[in-house]
Amino acid sequence: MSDEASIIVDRRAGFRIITLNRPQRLNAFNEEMHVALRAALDDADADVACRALLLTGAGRAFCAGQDLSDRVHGKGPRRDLGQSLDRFYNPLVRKLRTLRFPVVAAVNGVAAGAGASVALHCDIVLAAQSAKFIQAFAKIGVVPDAGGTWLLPRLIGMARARGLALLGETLSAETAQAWGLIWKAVDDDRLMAEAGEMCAQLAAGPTIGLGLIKRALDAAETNDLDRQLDLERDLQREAGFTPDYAEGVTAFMEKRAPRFTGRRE
Ligand code: T3D
Repeated sequence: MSDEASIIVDRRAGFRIITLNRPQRLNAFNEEMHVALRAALDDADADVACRALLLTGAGRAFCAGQDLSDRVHGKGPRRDLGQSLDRFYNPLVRKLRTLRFPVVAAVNGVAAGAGASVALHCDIVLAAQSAKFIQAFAKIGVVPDAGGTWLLPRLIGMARARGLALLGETLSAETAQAWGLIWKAVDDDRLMAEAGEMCAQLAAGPTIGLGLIKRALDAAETNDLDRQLDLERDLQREAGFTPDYAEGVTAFMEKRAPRFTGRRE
């Protein structure tokens, strides 16, 4: 399986598509894929021409979480899974959540275990109608990770989070949308087109402002109102000095579409 690249990066005008590419294992994470994905995210982040990202999976799955064939079976030596989180999953989640541009997940099929967490950390989650979300962790005796225990109650409330995490039941894309776990479920054959159009729209947006919106919403998860008001003031100050803000207001006054550059100067 290592003959083929474990991720594929497709560069489009203004955004990149990153495809998890281990379809024989439903795009489950092994070390190679972690390293490749991390490098691709760093590379996109460093490229000023990249203003949005689309994350999807090859074949019939989005991602089945950790590759369990890499884990011990039976009586062999036990592995420190905390180390795996420290080395791979936690840095991945931190990176995904702090990218300076929006990230869209196109969940093309099953998203299980850490694969579900990774999808749900993306800023906007589109899922094919046939996609499923599974908190598979309890079925093998581990804890929802990659931020799953933090995300789930915030997105769908504690009762549903407990049910999903403890029972490991399969959630359809339709129910995921109805519960507010994801943005939208779309027809399977429209998924990539809709996700691509959304990324193109985001990539033409005021990138710095969009990044500041991400920061504000993330901070709102933990801030009280007082701190959040202060943060909004600080971020608004930063937004107000961007050329895209000047362009946005000018375009509005001139009754034309804005031409945002996403640049600081
Ligand atoms: O370890 C650490 O570092 C700690 C971090 C843990 C994070 C985690 O993600 S823990 C949770 C790991 N993931 C799972 O437990 C999910 C395991 N997979 C499944 O439950 C099922 O495969 C699915 C529900 C996702 C899909 O079911 P189905 O029936 O559509 O497909 P399948 O037949 O089960 O799988 C197809 C193939 O993919 C199959 O291989 P084969 O028989 O064709 O050679 C299957 O073994 C393989 N596959 C699926 N998921 C994984 C996998 N191989 C390795 N690891 C997987 N996670």
